[in-house]
Amino acid sequence: MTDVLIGLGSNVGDRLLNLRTAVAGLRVVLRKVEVSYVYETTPLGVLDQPPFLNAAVRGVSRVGPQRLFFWAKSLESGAGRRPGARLGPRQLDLDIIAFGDLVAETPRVRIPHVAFAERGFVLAPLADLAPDLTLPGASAPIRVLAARVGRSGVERANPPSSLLASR
Ligand code: PH2
Ligand code: MG
Ligand code: MG
Repeated sequence: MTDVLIGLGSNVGDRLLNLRTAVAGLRVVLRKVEVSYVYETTPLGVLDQPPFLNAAVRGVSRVGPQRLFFWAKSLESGAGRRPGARLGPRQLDLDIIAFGDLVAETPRVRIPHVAFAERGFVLAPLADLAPDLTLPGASAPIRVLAARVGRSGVERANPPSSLLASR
């Protein structure tokens, strides 16, 4: 039973539906799910692609990091995502930002997420959920990193309730 933070992103198809479906799917492996606001964000990396919706989920994982990773991958492909350009458009991206105090590095994944501290579209939703948390290896709590990076290209678009199925 480990506290986890997961970043969600979508910029292809019905973006909000993709995120909402992902939250429902994450409930299979997470307890005590909490969701952030939904943000509309300017693409980073590959600029010539549609704007993203980004959000974050906090929960207590019932499974280990590896199973959580593969569950997230299966939700991505369930949303229609196929292998494509790195940083390119995707129906759904689920990134494990943190898995408790775990620090891990494999060829496919690093935990905490490799770039979370530089990305406003990750930090803004994380700051809704865990502003005072300092992730392993980070120089400051999430709220401080979020203030450093700023909110340019990151706009609140929908309330947390928009990510919950029963509306
Ligand atoms: N994800 C990427 C690349 N660029 N830009 C925004 N705004 N939001 C994302 O989630 C995002 C991105 C690769 O995962
Ligand atoms: Mg990503
Ligand atoms: Mg990813």
